[in-house]
Amino acid sequence: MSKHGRMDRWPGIIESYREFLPVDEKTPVVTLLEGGTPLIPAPRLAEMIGGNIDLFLKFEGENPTGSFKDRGMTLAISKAKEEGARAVICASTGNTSASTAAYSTRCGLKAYVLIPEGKIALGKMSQALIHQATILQVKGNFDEALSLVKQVAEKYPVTVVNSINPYRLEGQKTAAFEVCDVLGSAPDYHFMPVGNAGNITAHWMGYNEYYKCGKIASLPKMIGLQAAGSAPIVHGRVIKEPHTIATAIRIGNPASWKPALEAAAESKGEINLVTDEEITEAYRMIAKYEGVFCEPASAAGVAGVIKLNKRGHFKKGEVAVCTLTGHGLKDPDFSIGISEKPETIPGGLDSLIQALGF
Ligand code: AN7
Repeated sequence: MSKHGRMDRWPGIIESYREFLPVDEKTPVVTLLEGGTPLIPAPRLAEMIGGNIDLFLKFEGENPTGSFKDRGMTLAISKAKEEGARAVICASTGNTSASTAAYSTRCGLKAYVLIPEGKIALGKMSQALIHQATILQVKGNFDEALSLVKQVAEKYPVTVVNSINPYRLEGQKTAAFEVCDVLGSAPDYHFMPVGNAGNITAHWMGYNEYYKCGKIASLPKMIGLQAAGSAPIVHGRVIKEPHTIATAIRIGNPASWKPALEAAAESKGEINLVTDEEITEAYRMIAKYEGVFCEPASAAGVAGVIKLNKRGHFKKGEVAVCTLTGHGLKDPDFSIGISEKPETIPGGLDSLIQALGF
């Protein structure tokens, strides 16, 4: 309890995990109190999947801008500010642009975001707009936009805040710390979607740091899931025209390709793929059985659990954590598009009673 008699508030990831992060007293901490997200038990979902596993959902949709990107952004923006940057730039499938826009406007940095034209979800666009980022729609995909961003930053005074910025991964590794802090140990498996492959790389860093300093006695198997139409790591080649309904992970040439493969190999996990149909099915099940609403890409991890369970992969009682990377409200067009339209009633009590079937 604080001196005001209220519960102490969560101070954001930099203050919570300062000793594990590259910050000192000179770093101006730019925070929206990100992190501290819930690890939600999902027993009904586990039962419906037919698995004997102990399943948990790490719901990153509860971050300030609705995705895990805020963990990396608080650090990337704080360090940009410390180093005297005036402007930041990113390419984005949507969530990075929302987070960049929010954190940079909070500390008076100019933000430029490049997005693939027509391919980002409505909620993400609304966030970048309201936070006054300069948005440029590129006629091309995310990979082309990221390539442009890198070229501009080589010549002009602007800091890249995509996950090629090492501070992004440093911040994102704190999600692995939180999982261990809550469970009291590492899980047996950690499932998550893979796009640019930064998050799985960051989690593996986090687990290893906790292991090395003795906070956990084992390491999880890291299982990354790409969408079938955007699965360069699984196929071992760049996908020139990636496609998937999970627009967040519509990426054909991931920046952290190699470290993601290493994370999977070192942990005895894997990078696998799931189809759009499998992602959609998992997305519906998470919402229906657990009351948790994530965005389509976020359901890829659970789709991976379903796929591996069908192969008989799990032993009874094993603990699996799935990161749900972003909030369902990011992409309302998708949830409405796959749902039945509500019935309209003429009004009046009789029509209501009839519609309710009483
Ligand atoms: C909801 O916002 O790349 O494998 O530009 O928004 O670390 O790239 C988003 C990625 C998973 C994949 N789930 O994470 C961007 C962007 C959601 C995401 C990923 C993203 P990485």
